[in-house]
Parts: sequence; structure tokens; C-alpha cells
Amino acid sequence: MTQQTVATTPIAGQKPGTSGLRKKTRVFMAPGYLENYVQAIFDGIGGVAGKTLVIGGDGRYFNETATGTILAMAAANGAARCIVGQGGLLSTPAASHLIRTRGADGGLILSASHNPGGPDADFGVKYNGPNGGPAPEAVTAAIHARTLDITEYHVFTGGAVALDRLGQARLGNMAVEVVDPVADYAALMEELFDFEAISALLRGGFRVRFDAMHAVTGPYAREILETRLGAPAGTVVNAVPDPTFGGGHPDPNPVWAADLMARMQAEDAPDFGAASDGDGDRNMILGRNCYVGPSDSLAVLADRAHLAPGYAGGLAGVARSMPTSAAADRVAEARGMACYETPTGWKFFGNLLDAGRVTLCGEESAGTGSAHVREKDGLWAVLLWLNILAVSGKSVAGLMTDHWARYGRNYYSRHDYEGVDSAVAEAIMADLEARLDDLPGAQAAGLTVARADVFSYHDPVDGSVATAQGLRVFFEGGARVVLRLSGTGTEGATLRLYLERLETDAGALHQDPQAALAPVIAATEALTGIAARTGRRAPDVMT
Ligand code: VG1
Ligand code: CO
Repeated sequence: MTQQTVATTPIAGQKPGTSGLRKKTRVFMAPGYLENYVQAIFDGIGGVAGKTLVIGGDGRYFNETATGTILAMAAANGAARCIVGQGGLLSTPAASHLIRTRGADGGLILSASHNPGGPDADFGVKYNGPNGGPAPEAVTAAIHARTLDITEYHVFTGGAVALDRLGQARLGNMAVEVVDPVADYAALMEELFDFEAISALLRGGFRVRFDAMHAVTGPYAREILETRLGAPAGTVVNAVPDPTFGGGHPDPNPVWAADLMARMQAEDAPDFGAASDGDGDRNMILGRNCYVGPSDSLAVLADRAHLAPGYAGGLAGVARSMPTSAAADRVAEARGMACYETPTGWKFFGNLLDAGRVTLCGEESAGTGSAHVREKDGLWAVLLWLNILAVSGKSVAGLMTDHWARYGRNYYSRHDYEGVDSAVAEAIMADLEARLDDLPGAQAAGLTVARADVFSYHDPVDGSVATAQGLRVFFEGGARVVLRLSGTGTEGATLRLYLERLETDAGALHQDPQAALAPVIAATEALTGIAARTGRRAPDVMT
């Protein structure tokens, strides 16, 4: 017997969140747990018999073992072929590209993204469909439904594939192709960007520091920035994927990339700094003494993407998640482009991209991407920035100053309260939601509420509706706050506040965002009592 069918029973809590299923690594490692969920995915998508799947992950602890298990299960479930990154590695955008370019039926990506890795940290599994994008809501609902009535899973036991060896192999009747995780992705980047211009910039002494945060983008950034574009060796730091990401959070924000932040403020700071997350889909952009907020980054890229060859024909439109600032909307309006507002999570951009309605998408959570794949893409954003800097001849700070002078500045910050008692977090949300209809006209710390609602999204392409996507309070004068609970955490609840205020007075464009947002922050506290109810004096993370 080279194949086993193992009896299993539904396991509580296998409900995919914003981006696949995330749990503590030890939960995934418990006997039969990963298998139970992977079989639910296979069953939920109508089986994998005869199908081609792409498989890979961000290199975190348990990645390689899980890759082997998934291959064995794909073989036992009759898949025709699996394309897997060498060593089980694939960044999320590279996996998306491989699904598309190889015409695969879908893929499984092993990652908990920016969450830490290790036996006591986090692991995750997400399923992407044939367009290369995260499974839409209807598919995750089918997968979840299957987790509730699953009775058995199938696994091939007649051998394993050496994941370190490039080339063709077999697992029972299934073909396995172990590919270089970087090659196809790097070729795509060469098509989209002006490598000659970027290379001339880098050889001309423009200094870059890219922090891969011990995660999956190390090999990608080394190949593209150092080998193909000629940046000096050492431009990419923390470049070797490590199962525990060096013990840190591979989260490109000012808190977790503090070392890069400090270097970009030093006297001999490089001209450009960037970082990416665990699975390579997020990005942080920095200039000397200049942090570019993700919402602003989306707006600048939307304004100037045409400077890169892949976007020379202009953009069909731009989409942003609802909590992302409206900076991109102002660019879209000025340039006569379509503009869409979607719920949090990349899956909601898929239909707009597939229908050709938008070319660029972004989220305030450090995600930017385009129609080149169906995921957000950290290195892509870095290369588009470098392309724009090379062609415009400006500094990062210079581009931001120009941008705000032209469009005004959407002061923006996200405040996260992490590991909050779930009941407390849910009560804060429920209490505010119950009062939304009464809020218009109410005073809060000197601001007046103009309107308040629960965001729901009507997909203009397939007509599907997503409800309960966050609470919004708009104030007179244009400021707003959004509240929502995270769908990617593994412990307690994470309460997110998204704060925004537009400033068009040229004399007031260079304040610290926290100071500029102080009235909105005070009004939010007055409306919700978060500090008192959580016992926290300040948010855990401010971006
Ligand atoms: C977070 C972000 C969201 C992002 C998601 C997945 O979700 O807010 O914008 O799409 O992570 O990103 P939540 O539900 O925790 O707010 V990644 O880089 O984790 O795939
Ligand atoms: Co990620």
C-alpha cells in the first residue's frame, strides 16, 4: 500500500480569516491537523484530481515538513502535477505569478505573513485560485463548510521528493517539478521596469538598503537588486530566510523594522530604504529622514507609475481598501481614472483586476500591487519606487513634498491594540455599532460627527456583497476614523483604529502625523473609551 485513507473528524476553529488560516505552529503540527485542513481545501474546491497546483511558503519553521505533507496529499488525491519552489520556498507574489504563468488550477501558500515564526509562534495556509489570487469569499466559505463535515483524508506513503533538487520527480502517479523560486519572478520584474535606468542610478552612487527581515525576499532581492541591477553586495541585509526570522516579527513597519528606521535617520543614511514581510507581499518605503506611509505610497505610485515601461500606457484605475486613506482617490480624480473602495484583504481586488477595471491596488497595511499578479507585491513596489526615482531624478522626500503640494496631504495613522481580551474588543465594537444611528450631530472632544455607518461592499463585477467590514465615523470638516477587528491574529483580539484627516493648507503640510491627528484621536477615545476599557495607555503599534 502506498496510499492511506485516514479517518478524521471536524476540528473546531478551522475558519479562514483575512488571509487564509492562521494558528499557532504547534496547532498545525498536531497529528492530523494540517492534513485535516488541507483535505478540506481540496474537497472545498471540488477535488484536485487531474489538477496542477503550485506549492511553496515563506521558509518559516514547519514550512518544509508541511510542503512534503501537502505534496503527499495532492498525490493521494489524484493531482496531475505539483510545481514547488526549491526547498519549499516561494514568496506570495512569486507563487501568484507561477500559478498564472503555468496555467495552474491554484496553489497553496504556507505563511503567516508578518506574524513571527517558530515552534511557539505562528503558521498559516492559504489557498489561491487559478487567477493567482486569494480565494474569494464563496470559495473560503465552501472550504470552511467542508471543515465542518470532513470524515477522512488521503495521503501518499510510498516515498517523498527531495525538495532541494531542481527538476522533475514523481510521487506515485503525480509529477512534481521543483523550480528555482526566483527565476520567473525576476524575469517578470525585468519586463515591467526600466532596469537600465535603475541600474544607472545604483551605479551612480545612489545608495539603497533593503531589509529582508530574515524572511523570504532575501534571495529575490539579492538576485534582482545586487546581481541583475548591480547594487553593491550588502545592499540586501538579513537576506537568508530563517525559520524564526531571527527571532523577530518580519513586519515592515516602524516598530519591527526599527533598525532600518534608525539607519535612515543617521547622518550617513542611504538614499532609499525598504523592507518586506515574511512572505514578501508587503513593503515599507523610506527616504533619508522620510517615512512614506503606505497610503501615500499608493497615491505616489498611482500618480507616476507611467514612468515605468510596464505602465507607460497609463492605468485603467486604482483600488484601495476602505481603511486606506483617500490620498489615491485625489490622484485618480485629477487623472480621470476609475477609483474603487473595497473591504480589507487582497481577495477583494481580484475581480476588479481580472475585469481590467483597475491596474493598481493598495492597502494601508503596507500592501501595494498591480495587475502583474493577483497578490500584493513588496519587491515590485520597491522596484517601481526605484524606477520613479531614477526617471524623475528626485529624492524620496522631494517626491513627497511635490505630491502634498499638488494634492494636499491625507494625514493618516493606524493604531493597533494587540492581544486585547476578545470579549472586551467585541463589546467596544458592538457598543459603538449600536449607537451609530444616533451619532450624527454628536460632539466628541471638539469634533462634530457628520455621519457614521457599517461598511459593506457590493462587488461591481460579480454582484456579491460583503457585510460588516468595519465601523466608520466621519466628522465635520472631513476627518474620519474606522474601527475593525483583525482577521489575521492568533491570540486574543487585535483592535485597529484607522485615523485620517485631509490638510490642504500648504503651510501645514509637514507636521508629525500623530500631532496632526490629535483631534481625531481624542474624539475617537471620547466615543469609544478604548483606553479605559482595555486598560491600555497607548496603542501597541502605530503606523
Ligand atoms: C491584515 C491587514 C490587511 C491585509 C491582511 C493580510 O489583516 O490589515 O490589510 O490584507 O493582514 O496581509 P487584518 O484582518 O489583520 O487587519 V498579509 O501580508 O498578512 O498576507
Ligand atoms: Co504578507
